[in-house]
Amino acid sequence: MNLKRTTVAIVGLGYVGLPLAIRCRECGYNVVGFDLDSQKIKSIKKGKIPFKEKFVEDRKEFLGKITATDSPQQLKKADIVLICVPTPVDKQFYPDLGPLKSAVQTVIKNHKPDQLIIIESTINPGVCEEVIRPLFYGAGLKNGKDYFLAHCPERIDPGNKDWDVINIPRVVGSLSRKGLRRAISFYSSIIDGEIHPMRSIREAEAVKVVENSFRDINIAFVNELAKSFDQMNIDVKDVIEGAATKPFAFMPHFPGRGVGGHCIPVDPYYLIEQAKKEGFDHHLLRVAREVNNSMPSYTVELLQDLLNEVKLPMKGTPIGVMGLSYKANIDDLRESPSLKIIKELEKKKAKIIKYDPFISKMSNVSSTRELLRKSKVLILVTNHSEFLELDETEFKKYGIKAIVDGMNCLNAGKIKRLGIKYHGIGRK
Ligand code: SAJ
Repeated sequence: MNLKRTTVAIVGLGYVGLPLAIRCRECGYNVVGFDLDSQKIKSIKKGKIPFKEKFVEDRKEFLGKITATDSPQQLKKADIVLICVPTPVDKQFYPDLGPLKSAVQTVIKNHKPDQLIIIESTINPGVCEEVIRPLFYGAGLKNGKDYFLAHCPERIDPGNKDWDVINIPRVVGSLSRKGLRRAISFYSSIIDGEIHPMRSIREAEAVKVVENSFRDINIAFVNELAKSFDQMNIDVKDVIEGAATKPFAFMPHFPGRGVGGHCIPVDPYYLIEQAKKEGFDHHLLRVAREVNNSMPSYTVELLQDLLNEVKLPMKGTPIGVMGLSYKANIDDLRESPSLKIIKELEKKKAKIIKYDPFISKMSNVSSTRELLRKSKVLILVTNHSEFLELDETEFKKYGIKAIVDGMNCLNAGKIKRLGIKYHGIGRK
């Protein structure tokens, strides 16, 4: 394939699509980056990255070399189209394929014959055959003749310094052998990691929801352990670190204030709902989701216990919420446990002081020290490096009475020796 004469269009320039667009451009493809969000397009055109993303920051020079656009007609130029739009779940936790279906409709309306269409969005088994192919068919387009459909589930891990779009191995499935061949040759031209062909597109769809359900179940396991060990006065972090010395057949996960992000708390519902349609109940997946969804409230209960110990009422006491994003050192609020924790604190009429060094627009103070100064009690929600670099004596200096360590990342012993009440998740 002559990359210089091949145009790749990326539909959806988020955490998945933008690094992919930059990588394709870096490898020599002509790249059209399409997004509905004209603000995002404007900032990319000005060479400004619309969100924190190290991979793109390191390759800023390519931002000006992609055709960033919100006009769908540009898709007509593409030989390869990658669809990287969100596939959220709705309030009933049912998969919402709305954004994906409208992206596919846009691609269909601006179709060029012989296009390779690759879905990177997370979808449950059956969506390509039962939802996407019928959309093309309805427009008179036949797979394997007018277009070639493939699925390569995204695996971006925001903030991960070791694994990025270049070296993360990928799995690929297609509805046709030619589609599979073309998809493998495309990904081999931009990725150093292994490109693993799947037996069919259904298996490719199942891989992503399985790998993330695996993670959700393992987090639920240690979250439930944390609750039980809180009763038994066992330090769960110490136990997990001990178990992790076993060099095989154990994979450490750690309890916390809840599971956020756009993948882990969402993907299991794809499997749950699809299997339900086929008459199977994923009991274990459902219970794991219930356990993880209960952690924000559990964290607030721990705070209530500490307030009782220091004889402070929840109502009116300034509570410092340290961190808002769903994981350390990124600016992503999606499904963040902080949102549920803050909602519960508001219901209990607490005075909420909130600070996230990566999300200033949601913060109501402008620094960690200002948060410490204005708070009486703290909940650490996100283990940002900035918080971990604090010397515990600062908590004493600012008169902090109690700390709930929602990520078990602070020095419990030192804090308690300073006379500050401490409770982690599964560790006291
Ligand atoms: N979490 C825990 N305990 C753990 C691990 C995570 O409570 O032991 C929480 C985190 O605080 C966060 C949520 O779960 O709120 C998700 O954490 P994550 O590390 O899984 O972060 P994500 O959502 O960015 O997950 C991505 C996923 N990548 C994709 O789905 C493409 C996931 O598959 C990866 O395993 C994960 O990155 C990673 O870190 O490898």
